[in-house]
Amino acid sequence: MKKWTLSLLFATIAFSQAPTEDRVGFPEGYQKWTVFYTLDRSDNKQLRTIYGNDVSASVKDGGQANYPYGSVMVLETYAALKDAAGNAILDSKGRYQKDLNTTPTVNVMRKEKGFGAAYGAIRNGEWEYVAYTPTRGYSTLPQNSTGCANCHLQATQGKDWVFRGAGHFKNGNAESLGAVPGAIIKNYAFVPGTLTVKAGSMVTFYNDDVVTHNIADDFAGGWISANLQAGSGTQSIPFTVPGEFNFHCTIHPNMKGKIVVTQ
Ligand code: HEC
Ligand SMILES: [Cu+2]
Repeated sequence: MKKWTLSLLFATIAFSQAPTEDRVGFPEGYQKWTVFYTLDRSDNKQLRTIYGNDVSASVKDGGQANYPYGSVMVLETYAALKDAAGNAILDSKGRYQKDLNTTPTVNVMRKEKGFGAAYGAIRNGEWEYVAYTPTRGYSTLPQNSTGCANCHLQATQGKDWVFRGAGHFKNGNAESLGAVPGAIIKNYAFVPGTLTVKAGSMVTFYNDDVVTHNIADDFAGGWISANLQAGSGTQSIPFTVPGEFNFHCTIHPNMKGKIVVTQ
């Protein structure tokens, strides 16, 4: 009995490994940094703005496998401005606008020599993660940042654990992501694996991977999309009725995803 308790305790410790000290620091004046891109997240009605300091902005296409020490990136998440019915009020370009009456979250990742060791098995190179409130409080303490490192593993070492590099390298400015992707395909995976949307939503898949993929209904004899080209292919699918859509890629059958359509 004692042994069982002990091993459970070890498992808990191993899972919650994270830095205990804030070495990231609130990104003073980040609003004046380079905007890499903005992203309308239709799944949670958020407007995400990704900023980089001068060090991270010095990285050019092809150099993303190794950001220099001193690189800091911010993912600011704002709730989108909505009307009384809860629908997003779009700007003249059809994009979300920040609801300035809400409090954004300031998610930060910083790379310095020797950073990240505290994450143990889920270490993302030399990055550490912390999330702040705009008034310099904590949204996610360093010791609670395990989830950040765990999810960013999906961005892979080849991209130095930075998602969507193409957003700033290939397109070069904040407007250019253009489409409003609800789901992305990268590194042989659908991200997020399960996406929940309301009936009546249009989901746009964006292939941010380096190889071609497609989207096929798991239902035998079901619908299959055209091939989505690496780095640029998109596919929009309207979801009109509540239910579940399970899909895979026929080129890589282990690539699986699910869309849950709610009332
Ligand atoms: C569920 C997965 C997930 C979790 C958890 C997560 N992120 Fe991210 N993060 C992403 C994705 C995906 C992007 C790219 C933008 C997008 O698609 O929303 C991103 C982008 C970022 C960026 C911009 C640089 C880049 O990689 O593109 C920063 C900075 C960031 N996240 C910090 C954090 C911090 C800090 C935490 C924890 C408080 C965190 N993230 C937790 C998935 C995650
Ligand atoms: Cu595939």
